[in-house]
Amino acid sequence: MTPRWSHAAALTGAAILSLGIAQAQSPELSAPPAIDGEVVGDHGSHTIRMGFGLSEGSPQYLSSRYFADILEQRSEGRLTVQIFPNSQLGDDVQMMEMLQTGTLDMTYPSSSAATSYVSELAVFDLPFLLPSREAAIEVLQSEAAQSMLDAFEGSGIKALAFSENGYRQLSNSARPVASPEDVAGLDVRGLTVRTMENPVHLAIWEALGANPTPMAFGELFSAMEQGVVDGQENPWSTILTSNFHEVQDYGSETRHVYTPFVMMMSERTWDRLDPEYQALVQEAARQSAAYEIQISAEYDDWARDQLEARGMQITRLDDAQIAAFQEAVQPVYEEWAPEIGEELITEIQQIAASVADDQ
Ligand code: TK8
Repeated sequence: MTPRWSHAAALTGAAILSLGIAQAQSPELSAPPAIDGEVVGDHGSHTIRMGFGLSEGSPQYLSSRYFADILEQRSEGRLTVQIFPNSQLGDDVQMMEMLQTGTLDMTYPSSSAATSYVSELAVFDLPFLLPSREAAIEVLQSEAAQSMLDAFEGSGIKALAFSENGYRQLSNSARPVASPEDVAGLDVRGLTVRTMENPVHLAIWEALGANPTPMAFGELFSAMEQGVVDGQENPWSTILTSNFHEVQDYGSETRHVYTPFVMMMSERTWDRLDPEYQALVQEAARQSAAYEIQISAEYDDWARDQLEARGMQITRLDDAQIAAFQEAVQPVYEEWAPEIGEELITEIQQIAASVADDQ
């Protein structure tokens, strides 16, 4: 039996210890829901190896622990999940390839890394598409999103559930950024910004006048430390739990893209599981994804405030300042909307708008 899940234990990792000072280690995170549902039959034992990019303090890790606990409890210990965080088995792209060849059982990439499998996923890379977390969650729960998961069929990857990576924010080591001009630099050079290996993200940072440099997430910390890139963009929780504030003095609350995570399993592993185990894996994936979304939301503003408390200078942007960024990235829509599909974009925008109307 796994010991009772504890985020306090998970968070005593490198993130905190490397600072050598006592700080609040996590926000008041909701505990995972009690594990209920029947114990499934005995269909043999399996160890499921799961790798991803973020660290032990992240909502992704904490919710994956919950996933592991559900499987373990409801199979009476026959299904166990070994988690390999911190890109130790590879980056998002490599781990998806490992799923295809069957050398890894599960991974949990950003949707942006998976657009070569399901091109519709690129809709999530469009800047300023999802105005609120509520709208984003509604989209993740929509039929349109489910068909993107289904579209992995035949790729060697079984996509199980969407969860939240979150709203991306810019950080850098050169200067405070409150406008696209600050990114591009007027008298100074444009910021070198690491992007995910995704063409829409490349286009966003080109439109803003940066020098975008696509790079695997696992190489990012040392690239920033060595000054290979000035900055990067990720949710506050990632910036905090990956210790980026140690090498990034400035943060800007740009919220320019909302990135989902996709929990996925190798089709080879999936096919080896008894249908009753498959149903359990699918259900546990949905439950842990819902929990991830919940604690990711709880983490977000708290992480920003923690970063500030640890010395990062954070620039909050008002509506007019956000509008300036929005305007600067319009060319991205012109270039990419036909590629991604106008109809899909409109469908997603309508789902998002229906939430805005409710409020
Ligand atoms: C973690 C990545 C990451 C993503 C990125 O494996 O690459 O910047 O946002 O968090 O999926």
